[in-house]
Amino acid sequence: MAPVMRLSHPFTISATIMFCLVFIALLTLHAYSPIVTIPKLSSHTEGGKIPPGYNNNVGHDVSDVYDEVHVAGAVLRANATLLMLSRNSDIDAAVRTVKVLEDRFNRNYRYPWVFLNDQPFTEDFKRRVSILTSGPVYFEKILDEHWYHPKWINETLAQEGRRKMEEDGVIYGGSVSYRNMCRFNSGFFYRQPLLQNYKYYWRVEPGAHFHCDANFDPFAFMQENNKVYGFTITLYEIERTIESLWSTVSNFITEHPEFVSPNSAMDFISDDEGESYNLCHFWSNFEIADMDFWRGPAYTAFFDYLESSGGFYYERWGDAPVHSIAAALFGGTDRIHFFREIGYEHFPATHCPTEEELWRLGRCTCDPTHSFDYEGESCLWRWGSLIGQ
Ligand SMILES: Nc1nc2c(ncn2[C@@H]2O[C@H](COP(=O)(O)OP(=O)(O)O)[C@@H](O)[C@H]2O)c(=O)[nH]1
Ligand SMILES: [Mg+2]
Repeated sequence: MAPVMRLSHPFTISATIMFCLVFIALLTLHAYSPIVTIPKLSSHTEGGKIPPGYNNNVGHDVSDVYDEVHVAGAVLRANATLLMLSRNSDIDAAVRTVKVLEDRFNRNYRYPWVFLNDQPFTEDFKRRVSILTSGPVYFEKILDEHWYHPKWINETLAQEGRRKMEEDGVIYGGSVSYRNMCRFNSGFFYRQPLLQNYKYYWRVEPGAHFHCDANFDPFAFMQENNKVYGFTITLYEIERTIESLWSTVSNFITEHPEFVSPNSAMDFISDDEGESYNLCHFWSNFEIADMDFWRGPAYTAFFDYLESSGGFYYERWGDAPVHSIAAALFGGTDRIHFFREIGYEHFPATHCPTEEELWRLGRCTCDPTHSFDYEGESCLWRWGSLIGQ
């Protein structure tokens, strides 16, 4: 039968009317939702079955009504995604982390997950992750030009830097892939095609552990309070990895004072009003942040400036100090948030809520008397004095 003929069948007509009603209802729902786009949900697991396919470098359109029906029941309040950069070999750690974050938070919200990798994800990786996620899940291979060093990097100089750092026993000192990863996390993850749909992300690393129930939506918190950066752990950077970072930052802000917030958190990262860097940074293996901040004019100019100095390869600049300095200077104190109620562990540090009430309500598995917050390596006391706590 020709497709046009089917429309005259009474059953098909009522199905079409139903379809239109659902469509109109969904459009109305969208009008009250802060979400601009809801990504395709074709990888969502239904009825306990393994999904027929995964989204692989696809999935931007919002026109698929069938998919949106599945999102309708979820409580998506912010335009946000969970984000994991992972190697295929990280799979065992990745699934454990995904499972715990789903159980502790996301099964009540069904935010999407985006997985990024410099290599194509294996079918095994996609299959093992996809049975655990409560919302849509997407896998994407990173563009090569976003991962590998730019052509103009002087390899002789870079190699010499790596050799010396290794000789000095600096962790990851001799690693090129670690440098690729740090540069990618500093300036490229938010430019990946799949992430263009989203404003907020929660960075999650394979192997990280979440100790408490999140009885709230941190993305909605970020949105409602106009925050750009959220953290759980703050500590000191290894100076040897960032020897010329601060002088580069200083030159940038001298050239671009217009980007520095009047409410800057300079006193958190410097003990002498910007003369030198005190090495404090937010530990970026946990981040809940606003990608529009990274995409904005201040950070774009800042990253380009840092990139042009070659420090990601000649030294070993981490994305943690780079993000932290930018959030502190261009975002400012009011726009940074300490998520004290999120119990978080990334070896070797654990942030555990120390307030009895938070710890109890979160049903936390960590020991509140052993939180990293008050250890000698923590910078949290500086943050506390800055915000008057
Ligand atoms: N795809 C990919 N991910 C990487 C690579 N190197 C590190 N990562 C990821 O980058 C993040 C940080 O790496 P990790 O080894 O945990 O560094 P550490 O936390 O600083 O010790 C993790 O999410 C890793 O899975 C790489 O070469 N390829
Ligand atoms: Mg890690």
